[in-house]
Amino acid sequence: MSRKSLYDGGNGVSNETPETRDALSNLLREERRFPPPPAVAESANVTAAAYDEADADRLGFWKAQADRLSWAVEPTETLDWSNAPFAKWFADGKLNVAYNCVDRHVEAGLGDRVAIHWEGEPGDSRAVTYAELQREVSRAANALTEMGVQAGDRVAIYLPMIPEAVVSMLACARIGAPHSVVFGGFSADAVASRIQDADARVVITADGGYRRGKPSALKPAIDDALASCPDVRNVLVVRRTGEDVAWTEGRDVWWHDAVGNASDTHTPEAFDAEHPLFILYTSGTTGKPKGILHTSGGYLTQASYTHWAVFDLKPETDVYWCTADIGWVTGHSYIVYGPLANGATQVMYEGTPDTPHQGRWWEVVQKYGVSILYTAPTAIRTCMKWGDDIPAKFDLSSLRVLGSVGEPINPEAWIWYRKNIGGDRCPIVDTWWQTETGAMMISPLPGVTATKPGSAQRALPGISAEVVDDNAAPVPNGGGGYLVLNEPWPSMLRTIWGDDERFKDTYWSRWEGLYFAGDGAKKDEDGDIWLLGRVDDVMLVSGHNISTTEVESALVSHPKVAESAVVGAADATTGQAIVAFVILRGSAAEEPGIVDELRNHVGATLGPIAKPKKVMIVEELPKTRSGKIMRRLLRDVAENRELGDVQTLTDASVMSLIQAKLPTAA
Ligand code: 6R9
Repeated sequence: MSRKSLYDGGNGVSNETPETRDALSNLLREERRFPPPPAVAESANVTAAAYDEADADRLGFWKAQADRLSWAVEPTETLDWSNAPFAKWFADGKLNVAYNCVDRHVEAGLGDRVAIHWEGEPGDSRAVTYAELQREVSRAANALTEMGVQAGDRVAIYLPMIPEAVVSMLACARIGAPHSVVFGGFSADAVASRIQDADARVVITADGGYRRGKPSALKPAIDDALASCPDVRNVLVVRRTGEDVAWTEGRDVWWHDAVGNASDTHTPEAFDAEHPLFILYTSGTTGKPKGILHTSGGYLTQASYTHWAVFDLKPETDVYWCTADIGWVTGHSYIVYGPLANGATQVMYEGTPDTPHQGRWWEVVQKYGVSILYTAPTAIRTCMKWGDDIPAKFDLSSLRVLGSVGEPINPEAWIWYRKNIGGDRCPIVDTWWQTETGAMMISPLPGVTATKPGSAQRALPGISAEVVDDNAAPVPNGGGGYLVLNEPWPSMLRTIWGDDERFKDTYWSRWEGLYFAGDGAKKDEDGDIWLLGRVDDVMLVSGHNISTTEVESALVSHPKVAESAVVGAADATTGQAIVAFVILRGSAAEEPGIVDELRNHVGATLGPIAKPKKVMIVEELPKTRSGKIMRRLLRDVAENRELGDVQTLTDASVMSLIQAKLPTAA
């Protein structure tokens, strides 16, 4: 097998030598430690013993976790890995995923428990109990069946953050029709290519949803997309905003007619554990989007276990809130499947965090008494930018566990989150995982782990991860390299939809038997894992591999900085030069000398090699809809090139604002 260096592909730099390319420079030192609060530790769902138990018998451990679910036919077999990397988990078991997320709680007498406290952006709200959810999901399942959707048929979902999004996903699961949720903000082209790739015949959408204080239409994008998707028979349309929509007779059907008039009882059928549950497209950095396929029994087992273990969920008393969109895998696993399988009560919010004011999220926490909050570093850094005084106006004392996902969290943002949101008392769980992994893989446990700001720390019980060098050898403590997963796990992707070869090539071909996640990582002296960003983003400066994450974290540790993005731009003398884009905190004005101050701060924190050559002060950074910084576009700016694909950007105007700031791009 080729031992192609990790860094050949991404950045086009060729001045590396075997001596310099192996490990990521390990620059950042973070010594702060936060032991679990005694009250959390004493009553924690999971103790340290879980690691030993799972180490002693990994498959036995997962078999025991599968018992969290109700099986129509109990599985006798845990893992079939004979055709690796194509895994089968619990293959001879049968279950219905929607039954597990809804009906069984009603049967257990919990029908009156609120499943979803939904908060619309304009201030309207709805509480949906498990009994109501059961009726709604049953109606929707009957309506889809009436439209001719059968087990195995794909259904595309393009909805705002309204309860019907959850109902639609569960209705699909109930009838065994894999769903493909597409982010409500994606363009008609992006929707069309996803509908075509999955060959979906039915689409569920809405007239629109509310964003930033006004209706934002959705159906026009579907109408456009369907011009190139002739096989779509029906479009089911939820009325949310009441705005006028174009209507195609015979194809378009109102939700309130089709679902509203359907029977509210439906008998769920049990499907094989390996029956496809959903396809979710990840853009990847290049090439056509990959349809990540997840199946039923193993996925639900791990989503349910991790949601319960990592958030220490007490379903009777906790109010859980995940701020993700359902179009992101985080919304699938930690709004829909994990929390509902666990019978949790959760908050679901439709809109943006600054509508009608920048304290909206904290107002929601106060209103519903949220006790577990799961959000992304990008949101935390945005709140840092807005200022400490905003969350300070609200009563956040109900919170007890905080989570982070989506990007490495900079230590200073972690500390800000702990202090300003968590009242210096809530443990923070920094959860590393991917669309492909289906559920959390590396994370602290709130009642067990002494946390370190910026580190996801340790593979969860039953999960095995390693940091390796170019030759797949584990790096010693203190070293850096590539994060890999070296044992199969229940919620792993089963393939890329329609393309088994691409599945093998993309994830399993670099080293025999190892799943390569695409992220760089380091191990500290205790063996804890620190994520260092996508390896495509790693910079090569005078022969040193430097992680964007570490330089960004050094910048964010300066009191005037809220957020930053760092890229390597081609440079005649050093191969690449570090260029930093920086957003200042609300109170910090752009004053003369700030650029030198920041450059020197990084030099003093990480060492002279990491000192950015250029620092640009900007208002916003280009991000995907799940909040990840798109460094590729900033690299285009820094190298004065035409911008690449901006399809997955939240707000394309951000790029022109940044370019306008750049003297060389004028
Ligand atoms: C869940 C999700 C996956 C990529 C992943 C990594 C980054 C996610 C992270 C993290 C550092 C964390 N990532 N969580 N990096 N620390 N806690 O985000 O899925 O959208 O597929 O992205 O996100 O780079 O490889 P997805």
